[in-house]
Amino acid sequence: MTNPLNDENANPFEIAKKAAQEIAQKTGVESHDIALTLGSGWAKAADLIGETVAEIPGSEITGFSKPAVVGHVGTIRSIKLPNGKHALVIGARTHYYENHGVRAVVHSVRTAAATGAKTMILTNGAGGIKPEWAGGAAVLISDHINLTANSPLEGATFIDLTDLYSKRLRDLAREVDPSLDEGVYVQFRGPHYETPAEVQMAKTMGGHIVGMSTALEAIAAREAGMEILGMSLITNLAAGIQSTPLSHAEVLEAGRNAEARIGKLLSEIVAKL
Ligand code: 8IG
Repeated sequence: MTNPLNDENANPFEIAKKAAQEIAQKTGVESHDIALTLGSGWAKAADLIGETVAEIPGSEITGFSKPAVVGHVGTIRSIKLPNGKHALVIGARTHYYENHGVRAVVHSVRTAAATGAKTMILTNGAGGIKPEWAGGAAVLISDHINLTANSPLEGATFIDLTDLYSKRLRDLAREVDPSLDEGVYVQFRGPHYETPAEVQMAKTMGGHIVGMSTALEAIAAREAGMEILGMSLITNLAAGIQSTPLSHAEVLEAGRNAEARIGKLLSEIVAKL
């Protein structure tokens, strides 16, 4: 099936609206309040935040493509929280490195906004530049540096990115866990990890976390008017910060070891929204 997002003349917001209508129809939930994108290590949170009302393969919704990576989940779930709110959980993230274009990368965020979500929680697995984050720390994203040289915004769309990662939501997360540290997320294109020299560059620029997602999605979420909470699970220290080579197996293992802990953390944060 060809993805309608590939048609340059199509309107990506109309496609997101269609996707949102399909989600409403397939879940029976007319609108959602909160959306979460769960990255590496975070999938468990979906089971902890509430009761799953419906689960749909991403491939059944307009504009979504199949996940490219082992360890990533390709479903969209509607979850009812204990407080009665509805959360849309997106396991079907499209990464920039998949080369489906930036519209595909942010389609889930635009769809979430079209379902009515006012809060966007973006999570990821990432590399840490601060050595004290070794061993699977969960950290709040305070800001980002977008090194993709791309933007999800089209045309002369000027969007303010001050307080992109809401201070209010970071403070709320720290009510759940006062020890949560925060840092600046640097989105690289990937899929290769950085060289140690690139990690030093990111550090010099003011970065603390290196990854391959989230920044482009956050920009689209802001364009859509959502309030954003960003969180990274530090599954590895960045290249050259840790002395051993990086491996996807290490990343998956760190995720497994952390999933119960960060799932509980995220569910407690969501309960406060
Ligand atoms: I998990 O060290 C994970 N994702 N760019 N660098 C980048 N992405 C990552 C890393 C990392 N770890």
